[in-house]
Amino acid sequence: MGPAFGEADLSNCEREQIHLAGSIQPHGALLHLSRDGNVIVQTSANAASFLALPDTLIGRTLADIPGDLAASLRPHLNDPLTDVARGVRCSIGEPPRMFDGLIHRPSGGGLIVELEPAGPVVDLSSTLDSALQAIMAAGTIRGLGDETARIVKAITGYDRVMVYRFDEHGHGEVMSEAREPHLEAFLGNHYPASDIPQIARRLYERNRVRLLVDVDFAPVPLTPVLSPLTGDHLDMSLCFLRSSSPIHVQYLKNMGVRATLVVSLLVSGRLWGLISCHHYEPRFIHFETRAVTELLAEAVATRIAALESFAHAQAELSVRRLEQRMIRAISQEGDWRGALFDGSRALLEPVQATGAALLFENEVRTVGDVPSTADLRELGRWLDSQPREGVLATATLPDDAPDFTPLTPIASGLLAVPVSTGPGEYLIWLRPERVRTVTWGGNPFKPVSFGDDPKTLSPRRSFAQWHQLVEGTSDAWSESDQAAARLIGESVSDVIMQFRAVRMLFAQDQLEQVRREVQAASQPVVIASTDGHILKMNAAFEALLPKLDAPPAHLNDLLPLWAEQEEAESRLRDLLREHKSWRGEVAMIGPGGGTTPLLIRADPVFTAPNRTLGVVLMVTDLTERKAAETARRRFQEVVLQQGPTRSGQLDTGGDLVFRNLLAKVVENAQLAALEITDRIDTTRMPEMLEAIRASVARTAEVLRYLVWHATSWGRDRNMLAPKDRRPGDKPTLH
Ligand code: BLA
Repeated sequence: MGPAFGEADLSNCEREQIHLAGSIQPHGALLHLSRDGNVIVQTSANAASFLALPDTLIGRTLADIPGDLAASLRPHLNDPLTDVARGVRCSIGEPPRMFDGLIHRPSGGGLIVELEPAGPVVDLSSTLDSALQAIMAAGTIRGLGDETARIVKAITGYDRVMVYRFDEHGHGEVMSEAREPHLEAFLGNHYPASDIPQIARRLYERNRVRLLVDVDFAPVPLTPVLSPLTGDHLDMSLCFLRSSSPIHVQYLKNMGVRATLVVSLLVSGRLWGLISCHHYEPRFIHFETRAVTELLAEAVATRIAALESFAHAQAELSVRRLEQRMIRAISQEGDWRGALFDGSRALLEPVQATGAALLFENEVRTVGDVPSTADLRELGRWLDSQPREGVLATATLPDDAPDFTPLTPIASGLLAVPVSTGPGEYLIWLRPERVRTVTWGGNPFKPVSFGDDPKTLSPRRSFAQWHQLVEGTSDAWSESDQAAARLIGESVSDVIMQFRAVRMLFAQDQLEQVRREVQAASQPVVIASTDGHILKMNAAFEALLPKLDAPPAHLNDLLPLWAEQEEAESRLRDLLREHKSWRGEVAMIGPGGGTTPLLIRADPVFTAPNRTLGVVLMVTDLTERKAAETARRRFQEVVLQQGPTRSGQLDTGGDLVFRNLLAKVVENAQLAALEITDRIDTTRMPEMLEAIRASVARTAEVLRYLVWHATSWGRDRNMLAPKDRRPGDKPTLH
């Protein structure tokens, strides 16, 4: 709870309980009635004298009051009257005098009747009519403000009428002003948020019109002080006569103002601004005129909402167009980004930005005036560190994040929306620095000053214009800029979702196709996740395995099938934990129970240096290769045997000829064998080598015979005849 009314000093006035004022201004009287609305339980101390009645009213019933007060209230006693007060005209006293009776129910119960001198009945319908027309015709908020100041001044007659507009920080600016010609202008002046405490702002959302008749008033206390209905201070939130806070009264005195009328402008349930009227003499205006002002303020607020939502609707329209273009681009170009960055200002205009960037999937695209890609990425990281609340808008980026001070000229203002839930994915809009002078109505950094008594502080005394050069800031992002940004952000994340869904379908289709290909491939392969869980084992691999109770789910499940298990285990561990490739041979128990020699090739798959997708393990069945190797070895042995081994038997010139020729034949055969082992797949190699070997053997045989035949001319025909074989014999294989 804040300090009691009137007991606040400037250190705690933000929380002063202004609705528990406990006193009223003396231009009226207050009666607090019991819950049944009949007995007077509490009054302002001036009640009897103000109503010209003989003695105290406490404990009296309404019927005891001469006049028609009871009768005029009766029809309203069943109304709720908790949010809006009602005015009734009544006559009181002897001789009767006319009063405006303003009735409402306070939070603690009972009924409050505030009595003010009744004004003349005025026909305001024609004034109202033209005022409403002017309000509805206004095409801009500024134009509307000017009209409003003019109309309210005409109706209420105050010396100065201002339309005072709050910014997002609660600071105010005099947006429009109508004043007596001799007064100095306040138009364009700014006033700090601290001039109007939060508690007061909340109260003004409920109580829309406040009248302060004379800053030099003597507050009239309530008697008894506490409400007999609650035993507590009377809740005067909706009282018209409530005393104004002494701090505020002092503020007005310092400003030279004698009387005020202040009307709330509530747009979409928020205190958007005030119509603030000053008078330099005491001034009272009747309830009816105040009600008219309240009604006009309502119309003005509605018109403000309309003008703001028109801007909003315009922005929305252009966002929808942008969205359509992105969706069309997905179907036509397979991507949506081109539509956002097609060189036009489609992305900039709805938010009135000078530059924009999209950070998405590690890519940066930009339009307009933007800093370097590296800086933009840095901004993305900074945004990641900020609380996620949809739109982030700042007009003072260098202030919020001093690291970005070098970007001040192009990026003093930043507006950002996330486009996905992932980190670093944003749409960012930028605005340049705009150095400007803000004129304050008094130094905003000194909202208080020492009073005559040095122990007491007072609201500031000087309201002389105070100029502030504001640097490192951009134009503020308006509500509708932010709304447009939010819309574009939503639209882009929808489009991204759609794009990703389409990509998922494509990927799914591709995955299916790839899965089929891998399944059908002749190379045995196992694909596993980074932690070794088997994602896919193809048919060729399965064919190498013995019958198992359950298909292996993890690479470790293969270990029991491998000889040299320890070695295999450590290689597997290195593969999964250290991302080390594995090349080597293992012997694996095969389908028939025997072992199959396998060459293993296992590699981690990286997308980024420290991000692995999984591992791919391929094996080559070495059975055939081993067979081929045996065949080649045998071939070498056999073919070479054809040569010198037999030389002992050929000691003539014919032997030399034979050996030379045989060497050629063997060389040729070896070349052929080399070609074969290089090119032909291992399955057919043994067979082909065998054929060559057979052919060499045959050639050697024939050759031997021919040579023998030629050189044995005239010799003993039998001498050189092959010992064991005769020409024409079918060569036997070793
Ligand atoms: C209230 N201060 C107000 C109100 C205004 C201002 C408009 C509302 C008054 C009402 O609705 O009746 C300020 N008035 C201005 C400004 C202009 C103007 C800026 O005409 C510009 C032309 N005030 C201070 C400080 C404190 C303070 C430092 O300057 C203490 C924190 C307090 N202001 C304060 C309080 C109220 C107030 C307590 C509530 C008054 C009330 O309703 O009782």
